[in-house]
Amino acid sequence: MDGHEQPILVNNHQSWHEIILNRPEKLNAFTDDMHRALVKALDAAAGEDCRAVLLSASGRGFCAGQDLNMRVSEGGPHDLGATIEEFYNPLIRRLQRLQKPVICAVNGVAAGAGANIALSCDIVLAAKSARFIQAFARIGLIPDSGGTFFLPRLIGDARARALIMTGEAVSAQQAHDWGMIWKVYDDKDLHDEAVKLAKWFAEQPTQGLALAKEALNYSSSHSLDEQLDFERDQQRKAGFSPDYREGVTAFMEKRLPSFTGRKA
Ligand code: T3D
Repeated sequence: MDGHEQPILVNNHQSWHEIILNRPEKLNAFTDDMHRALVKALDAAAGEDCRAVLLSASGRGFCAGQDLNMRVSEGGPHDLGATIEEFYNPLIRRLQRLQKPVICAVNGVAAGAGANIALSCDIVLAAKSARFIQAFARIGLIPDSGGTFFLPRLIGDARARALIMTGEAVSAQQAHDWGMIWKVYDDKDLHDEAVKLAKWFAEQPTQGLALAKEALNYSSSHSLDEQLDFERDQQRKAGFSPDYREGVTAFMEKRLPSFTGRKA
């Protein structure tokens, strides 16, 4: 931990949590303590009362990936596979498996694992000044945190391959135009817009959204036949949810629905 600062800050609102990467002087590069604090924050957000998560960051950057100071100060060779196994892989799995929308507000540069953590979230918003950099090749590494999985799926193999192999930065606007992220906002508006979206999601049918998220995740490694079967099973579950009942009733009564997000 740096001084007395907490590497992760959490704002627990009634029905949604904001989790803030907080090592601004190092562009929120990850230390082991920061990983542990993030796991704790994400586990707290897994509870049923939390219906949406906003991942944001302090200072001018979003996240510069692994803290490289740690690697230099450690001296000799370090088994990077071990830290991927201990920290980055479980983090990406946690984000993907959270049964609620995870919004990421990329306020500035997102490099290395920082870029791929952002891309693993459900909805990625970025400030105009943000940049995404697959910085790994610059230091002789390969993309981790799902970079070789998410990037080609989001922007196609040609672009993903070139970004990964050149380490070239992509502007927020370019990322948007390529379909890598959802929306771009003026820097001054990003946080307010991200909060607005988190609050909105916190009032939506959380179970239905969780089932849809699961189905989208499932689609990346299954055939159409398997996917159709999976959709059937997910829809069956959605159909038993109180929010589905409420959604249909509200429609018939020509009023706005009041969703609770509760399981059946
Ligand atoms: O090791 C493992 O466990 C394997 C896992 C790997 C996952 C990874 O993420 S590997 C990739 C690691 N990240 C990088 O290689 C990115 C390194 N950073 C940069 O290339 C640049 O900082 C940026 C392009 C992100 C931003 O550039 P710029 O010019 O806007 O800022 P800056 O001046 O370079 O950085 C500001 C400060 O943050 C600076 O500190 P100082 O000099 O003011 O005390 C810089 O050293 C520090 N900083 C930035 N990135 C890191 C970092 N400190 C430690 N680790 C960093 N990754």
